[in-house]
Amino acid sequence: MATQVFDIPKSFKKDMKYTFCPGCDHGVAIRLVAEVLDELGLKENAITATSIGCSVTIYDFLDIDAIEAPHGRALAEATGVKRARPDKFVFTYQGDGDFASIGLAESLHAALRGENLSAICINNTTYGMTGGQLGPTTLLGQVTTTSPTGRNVEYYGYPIKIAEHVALCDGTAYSARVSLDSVANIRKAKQAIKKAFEVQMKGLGFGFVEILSTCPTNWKMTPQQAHDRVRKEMMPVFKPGVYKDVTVQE
Ligand SMILES: Cc1ncc(C[n+]2csc(CCOP(=O)(O)OP(=O)(O)O)c2C)c(N)n1
Ligand code: SF4
Repeated sequence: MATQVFDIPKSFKKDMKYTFCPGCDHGVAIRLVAEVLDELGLKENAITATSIGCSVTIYDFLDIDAIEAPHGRALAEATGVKRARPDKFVFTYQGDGDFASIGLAESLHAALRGENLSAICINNTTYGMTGGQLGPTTLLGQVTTTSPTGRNVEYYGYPIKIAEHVALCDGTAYSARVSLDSVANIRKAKQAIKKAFEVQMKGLGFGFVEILSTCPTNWKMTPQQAHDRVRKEMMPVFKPGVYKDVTVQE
């Protein structure tokens, strides 16, 4: 039987070890980032800015420079790095709690200022690293450790649709939402990441990709059940698509 051999992206560390839970989409997302860095020739010039959450471990995978901020502040630190070194390619990699709850001001103001940065937000509808609390994207009815009877509007309000909010910011050049629930959608996700990186390379402003992702551990699901949930429960609410692209509106 023929053995399938997969190329390892050059942007991965040689001694990289997989540290995410089984079935977690962070691994797929970081693999796509590594492939895009390779294909755009960015590895030697890239700096990733992170804050806190399972996303922070991207610096254990990628063989590029990295800087870490307090929870939610990745786009504030990325702004400083990019303004000091506009020759560098700078991107953030953040969770939904990080990007859209504690860091919402930093995130939207970076977009409103039109910072020439790229940002990736992993939306898994929960605070993953800290054990599955209700987050800004937790779906209505979703049970979490801090919403034991399910999220209801009266007490918790509505989940935020991040890609749509980012698209409304005048400084945003590109905003898209993608999913990793199928091979076809993983391919689309890679195209979106590439597009968000390319708008920075062209100096067009803020590029953003929201990636719908699994957290099987905190959802208490198998990897297969978790991907079914992304498809059946998340995608109807958080609709994949391109919400802004100045390169086609020009
Ligand atoms: C200022 C501050 N508040 C709270 C925390 C605790 N904390 C660490 S990770 C985390 C949740 C991260 O969730 P999310 O950003 O959605 O990322 P995920 O782990 O799901 O990828 C929280 C609340 C912290 N480290 N710092
Ligand atoms: S806790 Fe959730 S988001 Fe974090 S590594 Fe595990 S499955 Fe992924």
